[in-house]
Amino acid sequence: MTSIRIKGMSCQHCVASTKKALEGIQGISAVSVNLDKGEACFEGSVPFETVEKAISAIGFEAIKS
Ligand SMILES: [Cu+2]
Repeated sequence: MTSIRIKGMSCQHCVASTKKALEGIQGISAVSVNLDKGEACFEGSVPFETVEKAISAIGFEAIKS
C-alpha cells in the first residue's frame, strides 16, 4: 500500500476526481482517498512522477508522504 498526500481537495467532488484520476493510472488499484487527512492510498507501484502528473492535471498537488 502506497500513501501520498494530496493538496487542494475541499469536498467530496474533489475526492471523487482524485479517486478517478488515480484509478485511471495503469498499475494502480484499490484506491482510497481521505478528505480529512488529505491523503490517498493505493496498491501498486508506479513512478511518483506519474501520480504527480495525473493529480496536477485535475488541479491538485501530490506530495510524497
Ligand atoms: Cu471539491
